[in-house]
Amino acid sequence: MAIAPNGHAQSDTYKEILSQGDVWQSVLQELKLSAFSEQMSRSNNRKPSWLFVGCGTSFYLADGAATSWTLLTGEPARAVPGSEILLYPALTRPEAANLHAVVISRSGRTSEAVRAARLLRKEMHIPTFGITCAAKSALEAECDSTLALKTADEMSTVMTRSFTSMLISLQWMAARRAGNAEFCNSLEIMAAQFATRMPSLTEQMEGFVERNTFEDYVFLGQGPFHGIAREAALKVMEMSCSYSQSFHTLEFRHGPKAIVTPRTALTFFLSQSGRQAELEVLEEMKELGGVTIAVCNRADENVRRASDLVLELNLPGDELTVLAPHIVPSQLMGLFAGVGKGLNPDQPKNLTRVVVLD
Ligand code: F1P
Repeated sequence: MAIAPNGHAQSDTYKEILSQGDVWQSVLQELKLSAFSEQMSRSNNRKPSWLFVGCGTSFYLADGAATSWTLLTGEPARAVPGSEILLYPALTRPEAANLHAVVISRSGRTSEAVRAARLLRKEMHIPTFGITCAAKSALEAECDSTLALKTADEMSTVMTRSFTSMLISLQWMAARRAGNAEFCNSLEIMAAQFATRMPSLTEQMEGFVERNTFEDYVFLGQGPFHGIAREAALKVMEMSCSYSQSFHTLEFRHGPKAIVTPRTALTFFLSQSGRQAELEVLEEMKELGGVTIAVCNRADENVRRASDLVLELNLPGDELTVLAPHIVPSQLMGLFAGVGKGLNPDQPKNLTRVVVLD
């Protein structure tokens, strides 16, 4: 069903995007009281390695969570789509040193995620934890222990606040496990301040999308920001039915840049750790004639000079503290680009809220 002009403001999806700062604060308060986070922060003598599992948005969430986990705890962690556990179980390497699994699913009903949890726990005998936004889910029945963040649940088909809330929760638990109380506190401070940034981010993105039409979209990020780039590409694809791709930023030079035209929107998620190298790619793509969008916590003159649009979050904390908020401009980009095509964000084309297989 097409959407009436300005009808997006009444959509569940838009309201849920705008609610993120407040929901993050509620989720962090819940975490402090939850026995689950207590369990996840308990470490035994053998250093564990971790497998983060999910499908669709929840797989890209797993990517951001795994990179954050390794950087915060020093414990090896990697992200795998649920389907890979089922189709290539040997690649899971269940004999790996003290392997633990975290299965992520907003609905707790996605067949690949539920079946992967069952295989990991029952057949590979790997301690398996679930993270969801739904109460009493099929996922919970297959995991040793499950955290249900009900305040982060959504009416929408596409995932927005559930993605950021579960990512922030996993970062919080990683820091708790590492005894890094300062990081846990920095997430609370960031969440409290984020709401004040939403009006300007929304106004900037709405105006930009209104003034520009693109043939294709590219999203670029390194390290923990690569998971954000992957989710950003999916958001724009799901909400506006546009051609979107994601790459590691420096990988874009190795061939994919062949597609750059003045109708290509190139979004750079600029980290702190890789800033100089990422900025050089940004400058080159601007030179090549693409339209460049920089999403970063703080921009300098060089970033501004090479960008057609700069979305500066200006939040307190280090690059991992502000990782989740980086996705919000692309959630808004997908929503406004879709609305510009007359699409209803609450009824994305071809999609269902959960993929349940026979
Ligand atoms: C995973 C998912 C979403 C996608 C769509 C279908 O859901 O693939 O990422 O946007 O909603 O389901 P879940 O396992 O996190 O519930």
